[in-house]
Amino acid sequence: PPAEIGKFISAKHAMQEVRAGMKLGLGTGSTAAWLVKLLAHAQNNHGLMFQACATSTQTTNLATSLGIEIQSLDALGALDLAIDGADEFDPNLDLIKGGGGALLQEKIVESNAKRLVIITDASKQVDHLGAFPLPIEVTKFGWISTQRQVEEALKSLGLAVRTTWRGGPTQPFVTDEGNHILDIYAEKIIAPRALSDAMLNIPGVVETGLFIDMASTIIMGDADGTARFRE
Ligand code: DER
Repeated sequence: PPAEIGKFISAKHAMQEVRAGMKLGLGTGSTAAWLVKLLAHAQNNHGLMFQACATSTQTTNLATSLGIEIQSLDALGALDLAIDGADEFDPNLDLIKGGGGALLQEKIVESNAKRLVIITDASKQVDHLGAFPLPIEVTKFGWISTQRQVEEALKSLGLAVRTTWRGGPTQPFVTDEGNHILDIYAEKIIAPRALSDAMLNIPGVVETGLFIDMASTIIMGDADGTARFRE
């Protein structure tokens, strides 16, 4: 399908930024999976040397299965480049991420990278973030109370909107860090920074899927093989 080809094409263009000897952060999701496969090919068939850490066990498992050695972020220290997908991006290059449930580890890894390249297809481009539900990571302890506080905080921002537990309230999804994901159906987010800050003020909220001022470049791959870049 065209979107899948677009994802592959964006990953292929992102490979241009990878230099021998780099310390890389590998993202999570179906677009990032294409990058992992291309990296493995470059390593295994063309001798490309690099060091890599991952943003999820899912990516660690894929990379390891393809012969890429995954080290911890702490073993690598500051990263030269992180490459990851996104669920949405707006004209300010602000992102919604977390569709794959790895937003906390993604944000930790990517905040340690000199450059963050986001690989997408055109379907991720929006004027305003929010059509995709905003994931936030919530500790298990007091999670229901935290959901109530989240909804009260949203109301005070004029967002009397629905929130749902990823995986449902009876068997909620558990992240690599042992937390839960609460999806916020904000529809349209006018002030991403204010919303993210309001969420982070709630003790049980660990992190949000709003990646503000983090992306260096966004690559949109097209099924015709071309790519567009937003700096
Ligand atoms: O969960 C995540 O943050 C993923 O990177 C997501 O934002 C993009 O996933 P996709 O490449 O499968 O669309």
